[in-house]
Amino acid sequence: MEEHGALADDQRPVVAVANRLPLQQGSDGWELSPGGLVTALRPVMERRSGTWVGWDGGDTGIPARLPSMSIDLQGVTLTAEQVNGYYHEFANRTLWPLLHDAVEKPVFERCSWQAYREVNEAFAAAAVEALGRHPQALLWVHDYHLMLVPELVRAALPEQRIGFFLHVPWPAPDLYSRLPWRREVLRGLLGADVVSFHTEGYRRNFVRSATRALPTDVVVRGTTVGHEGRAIATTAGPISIDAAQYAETATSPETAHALAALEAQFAGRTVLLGVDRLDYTKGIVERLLAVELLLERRPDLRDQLVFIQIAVPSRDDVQEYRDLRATVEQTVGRINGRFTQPGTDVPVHYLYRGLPQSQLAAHYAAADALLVTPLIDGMNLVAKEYVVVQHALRRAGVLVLSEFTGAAAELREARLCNPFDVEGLSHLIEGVLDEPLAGRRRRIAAMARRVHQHDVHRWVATQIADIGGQAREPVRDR
Ligand code: GDG
Repeated sequence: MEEHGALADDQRPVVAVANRLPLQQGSDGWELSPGGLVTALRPVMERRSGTWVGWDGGDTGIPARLPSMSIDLQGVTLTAEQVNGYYHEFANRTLWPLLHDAVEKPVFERCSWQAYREVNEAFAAAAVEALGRHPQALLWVHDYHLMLVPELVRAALPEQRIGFFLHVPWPAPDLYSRLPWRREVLRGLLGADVVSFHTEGYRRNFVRSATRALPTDVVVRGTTVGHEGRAIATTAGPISIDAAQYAETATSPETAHALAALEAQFAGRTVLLGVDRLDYTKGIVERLLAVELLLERRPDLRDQLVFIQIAVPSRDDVQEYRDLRATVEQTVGRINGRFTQPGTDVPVHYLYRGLPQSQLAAHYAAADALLVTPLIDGMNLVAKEYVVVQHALRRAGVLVLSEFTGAAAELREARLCNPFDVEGLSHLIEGVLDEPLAGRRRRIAAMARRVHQHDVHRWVATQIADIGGQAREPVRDR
């Protein structure tokens, strides 16, 4: 029986803390931004009530609530200097590359670490304030921008239930050890009750990193880490998409309209597709080089194949991203210069922008193959979206998926590839185009079924249940 008016676990409010508030300026004022996390959390937070804490993006006049959404919003205001140090520098130039296996060299600077700490303190203070308005709430902290928040909130509210989810990979301990502040970050995360990752591999790397960096402060029993007299659960909880909503978009009249236009435009050609934020982790250059090699080897394909790359602008305040954009655009230009046949369309269509969801879905539907070739990627939702759309429209596309994505652990029927082997990738792309349709359809169906079963609503429910879970047996420190 509940005591002292305690709420049942499935009624406890949720306070979510993420880098950005889930809203944007639309033509009629503030509106919900289209991010996946908002879509996922919204039903749960509206049912249980709750507050979303996030950076206000430098905007003033943020409403306490959106008329269309019954979740309270609490903005964290930062100075331009703090944003630069914590976001552009520490989050995007130190942590992002470090956590992505240093595929780009991480930058380590004391002043940006200082800003990261300061901003995490501001987020923790805002979270504590929000928790004051929601007794018995669960706190759910998201991603690498906020890894110190759990410990900071724990210091203020020792009994608070706190969960942390990391949306990106956790690297091997040797790599993680490069971070000059490795102990501080680990202690920050170990302030939570549950620390969760996309895959078992990342979870294991985290536990090994903690044992390595804090040998006298942690004790590990299975998947539980004992630290300062508390037991912290570590879990693998692969994120997903709202599969039903995606299938509905796929079958909407807007999508059908956009698809008809694409099919007319590319009639008679095999369509290859890439969809990514323009990020050096996504393997966009490797993918382009593989297409270039293929067209070099197979002149007959030059006017029979089209590769569409949708590159969503990202982090263009950071030099490495501007350099990547230049390389991608130069490579696209070179391929089209080399292989466009007189009087015919170019082989590579490059869109440097995001598209409305129905147009994106139409591209997924039109693509005979989706090339998902990250050098490393926490999960990759684009792969999941593709199989759901293809299946909803009874199509038989091929998912070419890098083995270095979290998604590869789940989408086992994909054609797995190693994007570091550009030549091998070009042969693999060539081969998949000849695969019989029946097998392709079977693979898409199997993957889509799994994504529908393990959709984002199930992910949220599992995460929240774990955060609210009974206190586990304390593990004594060594
Ligand atoms: C991070 C991790 C992890 C893309 N282009 C358009 C568009 N998108 C949407 C996709 C998808 C989302 O953006 C991208 O998600 P990803 O998972 O592929 O990649 P990241 O942005 O790097 O996300 C990643 C994720 O967090 C979740 O934990 O999977 O590993 O890096 O949903 O649909 N949406 C629209 N137009 C576009 O042109 N509307």
